Amino acid sequence: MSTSLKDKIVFVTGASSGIGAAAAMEFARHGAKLLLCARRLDRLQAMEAELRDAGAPDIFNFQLDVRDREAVHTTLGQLPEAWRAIDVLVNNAGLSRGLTKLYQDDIENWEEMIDTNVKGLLYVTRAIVPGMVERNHGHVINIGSIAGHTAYPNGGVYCATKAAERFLSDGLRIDLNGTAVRVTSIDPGMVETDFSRIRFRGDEERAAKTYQHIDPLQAEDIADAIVWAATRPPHVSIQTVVLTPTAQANPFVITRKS
Ligand code: NDP
Ligand code: 8X3
Repeated sequence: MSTSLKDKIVFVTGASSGIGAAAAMEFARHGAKLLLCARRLDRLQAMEAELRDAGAPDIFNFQLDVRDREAVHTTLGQLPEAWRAIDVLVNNAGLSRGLTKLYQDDIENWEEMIDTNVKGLLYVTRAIVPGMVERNHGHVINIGSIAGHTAYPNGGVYCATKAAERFLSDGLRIDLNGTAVRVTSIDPGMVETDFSRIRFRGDEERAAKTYQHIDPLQAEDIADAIVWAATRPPHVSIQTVVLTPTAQANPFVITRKS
Protein backbone atom coordinates (compact mmCIF):
# COMPACT_ATOMS: atom_id res chain seq x y z
CA MET A 1 0.00 0.00 0.00
CA SER A 2 1.33 3.42 -0.89
CA THR A 3 2.28 5.99 1.75
CA SER A 4 -0.22 8.81 2.13
CA LEU A 5 1.12 12.35 2.04
CA LYS A 6 -2.03 13.82 3.54
CA ASP A 7 -1.06 16.39 6.21
CA LYS A 8 2.59 15.30 5.98
CA ILE A 9 5.15 18.12 6.19
CA VAL A 10 7.15 18.38 2.97
CA PHE A 11 10.09 20.79 2.77
CA VAL A 12 11.22 21.78 -0.73
CA THR A 13 14.31 23.93 -1.22
CA GLY A 14 14.42 26.09 -4.35
CA ALA A 15 10.64 25.98 -4.70
CA SER A 16 10.34 29.31 -6.52
CA SER A 17 10.84 27.90 -10.01
CA GLY A 18 11.07 24.83 -12.23
CA ILE A 19 11.28 21.40 -10.61
CA GLY A 20 10.89 22.73 -7.06
CA ALA A 21 7.73 24.67 -7.91
CA ALA A 22 6.26 21.69 -9.79
CA ALA A 23 7.11 19.37 -6.89
CA ALA A 24 5.35 21.75 -4.48
CA MET A 25 2.26 21.61 -6.71
CA GLU A 26 2.27 17.80 -6.91
CA PHE A 27 2.71 17.48 -3.13
CA ALA A 28 -0.15 19.99 -2.71
CA ARG A 29 -2.38 17.76 -4.85
CA HIS A 30 -1.57 14.92 -2.43
CA GLY A 31 -2.70 17.04 0.53
CA ALA A 32 0.76 17.71 2.01
CA LYS A 33 1.61 20.72 4.17
CA LEU A 34 4.30 22.71 2.38
CA LEU A 35 7.42 24.26 3.82
CA LEU A 36 8.95 26.16 0.92
CA CYS A 37 12.11 28.20 0.62
CA ALA A 38 14.11 30.07 -2.01
CA ARG A 39 15.88 33.40 -2.26
CA ARG A 40 12.95 34.92 -4.18
CA LEU A 41 10.29 35.03 -1.48
CA ASP A 42 7.96 37.08 -3.71
CA ARG A 43 7.74 34.16 -6.14
CA LEU A 44 6.87 31.75 -3.36
CA GLN A 45 4.18 34.12 -2.13
CA ALA A 46 2.76 34.44 -5.64
CA MET A 47 2.37 30.64 -5.82
CA GLU A 48 0.61 30.28 -2.48
CA ALA A 49 -3.05 30.69 -3.48
CA GLU A 50 -2.73 28.17 -6.30
CA LEU A 51 -1.05 25.64 -4.01
CA ARG A 52 -3.83 26.02 -1.44
CA ASP A 53 -6.45 25.60 -4.17
CA ALA A 54 -4.64 22.44 -5.30
CA GLY A 55 -5.03 20.91 -1.82
CA ALA A 56 -2.16 22.05 0.43
CA PRO A 57 -3.79 22.41 3.87
CA ASP A 58 -1.05 24.74 5.11
CA ILE A 59 1.96 26.54 3.67
CA PHE A 60 4.94 28.22 5.29
CA ASN A 61 7.17 30.20 2.91
CA PHE A 62 10.48 31.65 3.89
CA GLN A 63 13.49 33.23 2.29
CA LEU A 64 16.70 31.22 2.46
CA ASP A 65 19.96 31.17 0.57
CA VAL A 66 21.16 27.61 1.08
CA ARG A 67 24.77 28.76 0.60
CA ASP A 68 24.56 30.75 3.82
CA ARG A 69 25.59 28.23 6.46
CA GLU A 70 24.66 30.42 9.40
CA ALA A 71 21.26 31.35 7.94
CA VAL A 72 20.46 27.70 7.21
CA HIS A 73 21.39 26.72 10.77
CA THR A 74 19.46 29.58 12.38
CA THR A 75 16.37 29.60 10.15
CA LEU A 76 15.86 25.85 10.15
CA GLY A 77 16.70 25.64 13.85
CA GLN A 78 13.99 28.19 14.64
CA LEU A 79 11.13 26.90 12.52
CA PRO A 80 7.75 27.36 14.19
CA GLU A 81 6.96 24.37 16.39
CA ALA A 82 4.20 23.14 14.07
CA TRP A 83 6.64 22.87 11.15
CA ARG A 84 9.54 21.04 12.80
CA ALA A 85 8.58 17.39 12.31
CA ILE A 86 9.48 17.31 8.62
CA ASP A 87 8.41 14.09 6.88
CA VAL A 88 9.95 14.68 3.44
CA LEU A 89 12.92 16.90 2.54
CA VAL A 90 13.45 17.66 -1.15
CA ASN A 91 16.96 19.04 -1.64
CA ASN A 92 16.29 20.67 -5.00
CA ALA A 93 17.95 24.12 -4.86
CA GLY A 94 20.70 24.12 -7.45
CA LEU A 95 22.11 25.62 -10.58
CA SER A 96 24.75 25.54 -13.24
CA ARG A 97 26.86 28.49 -14.36
CA GLY A 98 28.52 28.64 -17.75
CA LEU A 99 29.67 26.03 -20.23
CA THR A 100 33.41 26.51 -20.59
CA LYS A 101 36.54 24.43 -20.66
CA LEU A 102 37.46 23.71 -17.07
CA TYR A 103 40.98 25.08 -17.37
CA GLN A 104 39.61 28.39 -18.69
CA ASP A 105 36.53 28.72 -16.50
CA ASP A 106 35.64 31.53 -14.14
CA ILE A 107 36.42 30.43 -10.59
CA GLU A 108 33.39 32.31 -9.28
CA ASN A 109 31.17 30.04 -11.37
CA TRP A 110 32.75 27.03 -9.71
CA GLU A 111 32.25 28.45 -6.26
CA GLU A 112 28.61 29.30 -6.88
CA MET A 113 27.85 25.76 -8.12
CA ILE A 114 29.80 24.01 -5.36
CA ASP A 115 28.41 26.30 -2.65
CA THR A 116 24.82 25.74 -3.79
CA ASN A 117 24.69 22.19 -5.14
CA VAL A 118 27.04 20.54 -2.67
CA LYS A 119 27.54 22.65 0.43
CA GLY A 120 23.97 24.02 0.46
CA LEU A 121 22.55 20.51 0.18
CA LEU A 122 24.81 19.42 3.04
CA TYR A 123 23.88 22.34 5.31
CA VAL A 124 20.15 21.69 4.87
CA THR A 125 20.60 17.94 5.33
CA ARG A 126 22.61 18.47 8.52
CA ALA A 127 19.85 20.68 9.92
CA ILE A 128 16.91 18.40 9.09
CA VAL A 129 18.03 14.77 9.23
CA PRO A 130 18.82 14.54 12.99
CA GLY A 131 15.13 15.21 13.70
CA MET A 132 14.14 12.48 11.25
CA VAL A 133 16.47 10.03 12.99
CA GLU A 134 15.08 11.02 16.39
CA ARG A 135 11.53 10.39 15.15
CA ASN A 136 12.69 7.32 13.21
CA HIS A 137 10.71 8.60 10.27
CA GLY A 138 11.47 10.61 7.15
CA HIS A 139 12.54 10.68 3.54
CA VAL A 140 15.31 12.73 1.94
CA ILE A 141 14.94 13.23 -1.80
CA ASN A 142 17.95 14.81 -3.46
CA ILE A 143 17.85 16.16 -7.00
CA GLY A 144 20.86 14.89 -8.89
CA SER A 145 21.34 14.70 -12.63
CA ILE A 146 22.57 12.44 -15.40
CA ALA A 147 25.50 14.89 -15.25
CA GLY A 148 26.45 13.08 -12.06
CA HIS A 149 26.70 9.81 -13.98
CA THR A 150 28.57 11.00 -17.09
CA ALA A 151 30.80 14.07 -17.38
CA TYR A 152 30.31 16.15 -20.51
CA PRO A 153 32.53 18.72 -22.26
CA ASN A 154 32.72 22.16 -20.68
CA GLY A 155 30.56 21.12 -17.75
CA GLY A 156 33.15 19.46 -15.53
CA VAL A 157 32.42 21.33 -12.34
CA TYR A 158 28.62 21.13 -12.64
CA CYS A 159 28.98 17.39 -13.35
CA ALA A 160 31.26 17.04 -10.32
CA THR A 161 28.68 18.71 -8.07
CA LYS A 162 26.05 16.24 -9.24
CA ALA A 163 28.48 13.31 -8.84
CA ALA A 164 29.00 14.60 -5.29
CA GLU A 165 25.21 14.65 -4.79
CA ARG A 166 25.09 11.01 -5.89
CA PHE A 167 27.75 9.90 -3.44
CA LEU A 168 26.34 12.06 -0.65
CA SER A 169 22.98 10.35 -1.20
CA ASP A 170 24.66 6.92 -1.07
CA GLY A 171 26.70 7.86 2.01
CA LEU A 172 23.68 9.23 3.84
CA ARG A 173 21.66 6.11 2.99
CA ILE A 174 24.43 3.95 4.43
CA ASP A 175 24.64 6.06 7.58
CA LEU A 176 20.86 5.89 8.01
CA ASN A 177 20.70 2.14 7.56
CA GLY A 178 18.98 0.64 10.58
CA THR A 179 16.60 3.61 10.83
CA ALA A 180 13.36 4.05 8.91
CA VAL A 181 14.67 7.15 7.11
CA ARG A 182 14.95 6.72 3.34
CA VAL A 183 17.16 8.50 0.79
CA THR A 184 16.38 8.86 -2.89
CA SER A 185 18.35 10.52 -5.67
CA ILE A 186 16.27 11.69 -8.62
CA ASP A 187 18.60 12.14 -11.59
CA PRO A 188 17.06 13.83 -14.65
CA GLY A 189 18.41 14.57 -18.09
CA MET A 190 17.23 17.68 -19.94
CA VAL A 191 14.32 19.42 -18.24
CA GLU A 192 12.92 22.62 -19.73
CA THR A 193 13.03 25.09 -16.81
CA ASP A 194 14.97 28.27 -16.09
CA PHE A 195 18.06 26.08 -15.67
CA SER A 196 19.67 27.04 -19.01
CA ARG A 197 18.65 30.72 -18.66
CA ILE A 198 20.53 30.76 -15.35
CA ARG A 199 23.44 28.78 -16.81
CA PHE A 200 23.80 31.30 -19.67
CA ARG A 201 22.99 34.32 -17.49
CA GLY A 202 19.84 35.34 -19.33
CA ASP A 203 21.01 34.61 -22.90
CA GLU A 204 17.55 33.50 -24.06
CA GLU A 205 18.64 32.40 -27.52
CA ARG A 206 21.39 30.14 -26.22
CA ALA A 207 19.13 28.77 -23.50
CA ALA A 208 16.36 27.98 -25.99
CA LYS A 209 18.80 26.06 -28.22
CA THR A 210 19.32 23.51 -25.44
CA TYR A 211 15.77 22.25 -25.89
CA GLN A 212 15.43 22.86 -29.63
CA HIS A 213 13.91 20.11 -31.78
CA ILE A 214 13.51 17.63 -28.96
CA ASP A 215 10.63 16.97 -26.64
CA PRO A 216 12.40 17.72 -23.33
CA LEU A 217 11.28 16.62 -19.91
CA GLN A 218 9.06 19.12 -18.14
CA ALA A 219 9.32 20.03 -14.46
CA GLU A 220 6.05 18.14 -13.88
CA ASP A 221 7.68 14.90 -15.09
CA ILE A 222 10.29 15.20 -12.35
CA ALA A 223 7.67 16.18 -9.77
CA ASP A 224 5.82 13.01 -10.70
CA ALA A 225 8.96 10.91 -10.03
CA ILE A 226 9.62 12.71 -6.74
CA VAL A 227 6.10 12.13 -5.45
CA TRP A 228 6.12 8.55 -6.71
CA ALA A 229 9.28 7.87 -4.68
CA ALA A 230 7.76 9.61 -1.64
CA THR A 231 4.57 7.53 -1.78
CA ARG A 232 6.12 4.04 -1.90
CA PRO A 233 5.32 1.88 1.12
CA PRO A 234 7.72 2.26 4.09
CA HIS A 235 9.59 -1.00 3.36
CA VAL A 236 10.49 0.16 -0.19
CA SER A 237 13.54 2.38 -0.65
CA ILE A 238 13.79 3.93 -4.09
CA GLN A 239 17.52 4.60 -4.23
CA THR A 240 17.91 6.27 -7.64
CA VAL A 241 15.59 7.29 -10.45
CA VAL A 242 17.28 8.23 -13.73
CA LEU A 243 14.95 9.80 -16.28
CA THR A 244 15.66 11.47 -19.59
CA PRO A 245 13.65 12.67 -22.56
CA THR A 246 13.08 9.73 -24.90
CA ALA A 247 15.23 11.59 -27.44
CA GLN A 248 18.16 11.65 -24.99
CA ALA A 249 20.13 8.48 -24.25
CA ASN A 250 22.87 10.26 -22.31
CA PRO A 251 24.45 13.76 -22.32
CA PHE A 252 25.98 13.07 -25.76
CA VAL A 253 23.43 10.99 -27.62
CA ILE A 254 20.45 13.20 -28.42
CA THR A 255 18.28 12.98 -31.53
CA ARG A 256 16.89 16.34 -32.60
CA LYS A 257 13.96 16.39 -34.99
CA SER A 258 15.66 18.43 -37.72
P1 NDP B 1 15.38 26.53 -12.00
O1 NDP B 1 16.40 27.56 -12.29
O2 NDP B 1 14.05 26.65 -12.65
O3 NDP B 1 15.15 26.43 -10.42
C1 NDP B 1 16.22 26.47 -9.52
C2 NDP B 1 15.67 26.72 -8.13
O4 NDP B 1 16.76 26.68 -7.21
C3 NDP B 1 15.02 28.08 -8.01
O5 NDP B 1 13.83 27.94 -7.26
C4 NDP B 1 16.03 28.89 -7.23
O6 NDP B 1 15.37 29.85 -6.39
C5 NDP B 1 16.69 27.81 -6.36
N1 NDP B 1 18.00 28.21 -5.90
C6 NDP B 1 19.12 28.42 -6.64
N2 NDP B 1 20.13 28.83 -5.85
C7 NDP B 1 19.62 28.87 -4.58
C8 NDP B 1 20.16 29.23 -3.32
N3 NDP B 1 21.43 29.64 -3.19
N4 NDP B 1 19.37 29.16 -2.23
C9 NDP B 1 18.08 28.76 -2.33
N5 NDP B 1 17.50 28.41 -3.50
C10 NDP B 1 18.28 28.48 -4.60
O7 NDP B 1 16.06 25.14 -12.39
P2 NDP B 1 15.58 23.62 -12.21
O8 NDP B 1 14.23 23.55 -11.65
O9 NDP B 1 15.85 22.94 -13.48
O10 NDP B 1 16.65 23.12 -11.14
C11 NDP B 1 16.31 22.46 -9.95
C12 NDP B 1 17.32 21.37 -9.67
O11 NDP B 1 17.27 20.39 -10.70
C13 NDP B 1 18.78 21.82 -9.61
O12 NDP B 1 19.41 21.16 -8.54
C14 NDP B 1 19.35 21.36 -10.94
O13 NDP B 1 20.73 21.15 -10.89
C15 NDP B 1 18.58 20.08 -11.13
N6 NDP B 1 18.52 19.54 -12.48
C16 NDP B 1 18.00 20.29 -13.51
C17 NDP B 1 17.93 19.75 -14.78
C18 NDP B 1 17.47 20.53 -15.95
O14 NDP B 1 17.77 20.14 -17.10
N7 NDP B 1 16.70 21.59 -15.77
C19 NDP B 1 18.35 18.36 -15.02
C20 NDP B 1 18.90 17.68 -13.88
C21 NDP B 1 18.93 18.25 -12.67
P3 NDP B 1 15.86 31.36 -6.13
O15 NDP B 1 16.62 31.81 -7.33
O16 NDP B 1 14.58 32.09 -5.87
O17 NDP B 1 16.70 31.23 -4.89
C1 8X3 C 1 21.06 19.20 -15.93
C2 8X3 C 1 21.07 18.22 -17.05
O1 8X3 C 1 22.52 17.29 -18.90
O2 8X3 C 1 21.99 19.67 -18.93
O3 8X3 C 1 21.55 18.61 -14.79
O4 8X3 C 1 23.54 18.81 -17.33
S1 8X3 C 1 22.35 18.52 -18.09
